Amino acid sequence: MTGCGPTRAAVLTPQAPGAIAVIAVSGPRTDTILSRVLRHRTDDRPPKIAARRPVLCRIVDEDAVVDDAIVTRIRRDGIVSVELSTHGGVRIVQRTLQLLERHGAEITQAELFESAWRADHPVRREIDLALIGATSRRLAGWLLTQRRILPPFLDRRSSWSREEADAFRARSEVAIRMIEGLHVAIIGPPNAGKSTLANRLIGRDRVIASETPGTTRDWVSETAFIHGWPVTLTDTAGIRETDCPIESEAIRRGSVLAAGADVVLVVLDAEAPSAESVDFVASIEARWSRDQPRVLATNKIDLIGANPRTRSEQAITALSAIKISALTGAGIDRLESEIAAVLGIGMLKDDLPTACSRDQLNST
Ligand SMILES: Nc1nc2c(ncn2[C@@H]2O[C@H](COP(=O)(O)OP(=O)(O)OP(=O)(O)O)[C@@H](O)[C@H]2O)c(=O)[nH]1
Ligand SMILES: [Mg+2]
Repeated sequence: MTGCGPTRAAVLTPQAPGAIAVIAVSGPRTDTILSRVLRHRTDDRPPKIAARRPVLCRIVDEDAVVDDAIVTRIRRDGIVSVELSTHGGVRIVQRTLQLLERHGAEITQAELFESAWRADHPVRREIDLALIGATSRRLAGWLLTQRRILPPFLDRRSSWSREEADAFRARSEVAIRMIEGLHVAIIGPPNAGKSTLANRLIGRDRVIASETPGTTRDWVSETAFIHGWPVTLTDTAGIRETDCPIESEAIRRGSVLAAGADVVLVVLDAEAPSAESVDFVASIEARWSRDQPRVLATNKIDLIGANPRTRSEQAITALSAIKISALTGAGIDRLESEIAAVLGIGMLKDDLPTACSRDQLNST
């Protein structure tokens, strides 16, 4: 970076809570300033920031670590800048800006940077908007890559082969639905471990789980992660015949909600009598739309071991459910793979350009 004039820094992502924030630095003193505030994650030296080769760094204020950041040098329309992708916390962004300012950068509005690029690719702007709402690091990292690889790919759309166009369309449909919000609902008999499983997929104790059947009444929705991709997960009341009008209403509401989900996760109890589980699955199959994707899981496998011995266990195995233990985590990876396959999110790869909005898809 050569020339004279100020070195500027700006937050490119909107000033609202999000999974990540992107701070751009541009101007003649960029490298000098960054050599004082960045350290390589592994060898603790100022990093070498080569063009378009992201490097994982620490942002440091003397001996204190401010945050980890993915750092990339980018050239757009002859403007060279270095982008720091940090965690999205307001405090982290503020501390990083103060640090850059202390070392000589002029803090400025994102528009100053963006106005130079806007004419170049409106697609990046749309991706920045999607970044605000990104609720997982996996999605945020993927969007950041799309910011770089999607515009040149769209630019050469006239030379795509039919296969290239079809594959692009298929994975883009999945990505757009994910950004709009995919919905997974958990249903099952009382006490099967639905809430315990929900907590495991959400990553914290969000829902009350207890040995008392009928614990969950009103459904609860929360962001959960399937191999790091965000989905909205709904835990519902255990389905059973009951005289309690409140529980009946909770079951009805949960069922209505689950019927509209992208995937229904049916959780059975491996310890329950086999006839109950088989009847439960049969009643779901009979009453619910056949077109709605379902994934079947047998929970509490830690209580019976991996090999079914009794007739009851064999009957459940015959339903070809995925064996899991929400308590120990056994089988959860396979369960997530199955849900990912049904939702199509296995198609999303970091190195494959993919549309993130209907406008981008319709422009092809
Ligand atoms: N051993 C074992 N116990 C489990 C497992 N999953 C859940 N439990 C226990 O089973 C009981 C019921 O768990 P919940 O998660 O509340 O079950 P639920 O299906 O949400 O129950 P309702 O809301 O009443 O329909 C609790 O005591 C859990 O600790 C598991 O994988 N293994
Ligand atoms: Mg529950």
